[in-house]
Amino acid sequence: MFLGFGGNLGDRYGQIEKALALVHALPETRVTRISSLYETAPVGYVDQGNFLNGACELETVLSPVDLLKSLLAIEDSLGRVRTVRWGPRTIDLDILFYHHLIVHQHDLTVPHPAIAERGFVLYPLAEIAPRFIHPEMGCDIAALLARYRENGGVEEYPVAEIVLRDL
Ligand code: A4P
Ligand code: MG
Repeated sequence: MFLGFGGNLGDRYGQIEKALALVHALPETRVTRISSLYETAPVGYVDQGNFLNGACELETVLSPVDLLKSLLAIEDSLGRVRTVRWGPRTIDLDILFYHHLIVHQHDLTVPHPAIAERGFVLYPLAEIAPRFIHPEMGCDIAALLARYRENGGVEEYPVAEIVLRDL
């Protein structure tokens, strides 16, 4: 499983660190790899500060829906307040892939939509999962990133590494 995460309010690094520690502490769940963190310009609603974004690999026995509920609870516990869609947030935790499962429910879409159009997802994901095949698009993350770059997508740069104790 792979998660995407990011935030653009408050102590961005500290909140990511806390969020990943809380994910790692979920029942029968382990964070197994974490990408570098990328400083990224806001996409969608642009009148907001830069994000710090990354991705991680996860092993869990939680079902997709239970994982989503747990992630929303972690977002809430870190003080996330939902105002505008795509707006500023302390922390956003998204399920990018759950193995190669495809889910289309009203409250959960996996793979996360628009992975292929977002540099802030593709760059970190390509670091930790270049050969992972997108089950709906039928090509791997490295190929999606190459296509994104050929199409003139924004280039993203790593600015920090995250090291969690006990991982
Ligand atoms: N939901 C459905 N599928 C999923 C999934 N795979 N993972 C539902 C997580 N949640 C999923 O999310 C609203 C609802 O999406 C959840 O309650 C869940 O049931 P939200 O986090 O409250 O709302 P949002 O994040 O504002 O909206 P959305 O559509 O999830 O936006 P995105 O795609 O997360 O984009 N620019 C930069 N540079 N970096 C960013 O990280 N993020 C966004 C938000 C916009 N621009 C950005 C960034
Ligand atoms: Mg979200």
